[in-house]
Amino acid sequence: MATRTIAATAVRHWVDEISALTRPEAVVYCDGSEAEKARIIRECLASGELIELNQQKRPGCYLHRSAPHDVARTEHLTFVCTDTPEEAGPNNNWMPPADAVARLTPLFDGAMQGRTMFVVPFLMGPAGSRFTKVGVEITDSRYVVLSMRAMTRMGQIALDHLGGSDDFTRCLHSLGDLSPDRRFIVHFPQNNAVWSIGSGYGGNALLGKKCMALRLASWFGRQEGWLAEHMLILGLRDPGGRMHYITGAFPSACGKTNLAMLVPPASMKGWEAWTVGDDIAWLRPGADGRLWAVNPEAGFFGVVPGTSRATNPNAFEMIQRNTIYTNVALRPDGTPWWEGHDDPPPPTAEDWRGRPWTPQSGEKAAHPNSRFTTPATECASLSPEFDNPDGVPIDAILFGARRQRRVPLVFEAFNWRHGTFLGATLSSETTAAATGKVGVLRRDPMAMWPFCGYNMADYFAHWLKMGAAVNAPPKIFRVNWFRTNERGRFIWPGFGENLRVLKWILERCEGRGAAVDTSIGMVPTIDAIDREGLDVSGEDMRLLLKVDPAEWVEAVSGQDDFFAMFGDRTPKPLRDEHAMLSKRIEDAITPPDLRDHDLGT
Ligand code: OXD
Ligand code: MN
Repeated sequence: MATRTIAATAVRHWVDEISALTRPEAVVYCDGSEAEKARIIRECLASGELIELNQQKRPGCYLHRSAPHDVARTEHLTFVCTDTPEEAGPNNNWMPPADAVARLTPLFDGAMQGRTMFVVPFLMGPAGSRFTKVGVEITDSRYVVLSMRAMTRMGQIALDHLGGSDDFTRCLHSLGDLSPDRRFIVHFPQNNAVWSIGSGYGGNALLGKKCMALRLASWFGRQEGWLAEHMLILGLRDPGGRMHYITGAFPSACGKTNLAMLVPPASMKGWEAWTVGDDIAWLRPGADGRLWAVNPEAGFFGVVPGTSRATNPNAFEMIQRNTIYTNVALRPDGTPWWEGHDDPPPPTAEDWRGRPWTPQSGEKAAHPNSRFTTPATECASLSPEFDNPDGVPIDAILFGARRQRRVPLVFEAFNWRHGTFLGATLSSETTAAATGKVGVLRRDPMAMWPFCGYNMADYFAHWLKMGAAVNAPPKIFRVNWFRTNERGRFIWPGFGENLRVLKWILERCEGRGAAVDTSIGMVPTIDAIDREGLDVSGEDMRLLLKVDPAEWVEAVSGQDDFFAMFGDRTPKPLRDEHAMLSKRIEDAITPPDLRDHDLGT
């Protein structure tokens, strides 16, 4: 095959080594061509890995049903293998690299017998960019090949970028027997490699994404002076024609894709929103003293339930074509359906497992973590800067999470150090994106807890260092679209209306926008966020922006326990920020003069 002769010697040596171990029936080097895609789809239809959807109504769309116990990332089976446990930190499961090799080698031994082994070269980052890294994924899953094709710049383009170099991430994946008892997702940052066996689920199996572009990339970012973040990148053009870019870190399934594809509300005339990325941002200092970002991915792997014309029109339109759906329901006319679709529940359907379903069955038709995989080029709001090798300059960084109480709609950090503290103390109510309980509060610093490939205390230190490395660091904001009232209802409408909050954020970046200092940061004044045409009363706004120091006492003591996890490694500036916050809260609850009075002094 033509590409075989072009692949770098280092790639071929590694492929030979892995095929000797896994013993596939055939080895196919992927070139990324249309003909190759058509052939692999045909093979998937024949094997049942894909079900063809109605091609008149959903051209280029297919349904994949995963094994029922393989529907989300499995963090307890995910390891970072560094020489010492301290390098991996309490945020990672750790195994000595030699033990990982000893445990996984027997699982890979003969794992591809009777299967085809695909060699998938891919780029994370735009072609020709200083940000970009090359990976090669070996996999025995055609679904993974097709998904990697949508999610990355895949094939010959990556081999051309690599040239004769051996500097690429070695990503080894096999479905194995899909048993959670023999499932491992193992990272070797010191050898630039990932081994994954026993799962076909995106975050476990599309190794360019969470494994390479976050866990390994965070490690490389620390060594090379940049940041790999679990962040969307959004471009906003104001009515005056000026472009602004923000990034935002949100834990999984907190509306990141909705925000990344935001449609300005009709009442905000002249505003435009452009999607650069919905999940991962790589940020580097630019020659101009600002932070610049690229989205290393080339597609979207989004949560389907809840996606509708009302919640995310851009995503909804985008997934009408050239999309692989995983674990959604199938209507009798061959179109997909899910909870939160604009169409009402169909009278009958096949559920995500392929079983007959009716609305009366009392079960979900689509899995709550069912997904779409779609190339970015299908997105109508895709930014013209998407492929720009220089990336885009970042004005503001958002940290957001799902919090029903205590946390205001938005507030601004006093400075980079305080912003790093806000990111480091982020916690969110859990969702279905990872296996485990839904709705419990979990710490998720910078939304990176499951994705930081090294000790998180060192990561915090790296953040502090990066702020100092740029003359004009972005301003940092905390946002929370999910605050509820006493009846448990969301107060803020969210979705497109979030642009109103972003507008205030951009005003703050330009030295405008009204705010008051509170113990936790700078909060907009009641009228600072434009409510024109919005059904949110002044009373609601007060509740949305309320900072009740008494409610923060518990949070602050929890932060102390959290930092204690890292022992001496927690950077002193963050401990200082914590002490300052405690003091401000204490003073707000009982002003020092009152305290003196109480003591009768
Ligand atoms: C994702 C996740 O799939 O964060 O993006 O889980
Ligand atoms: Mn994510």
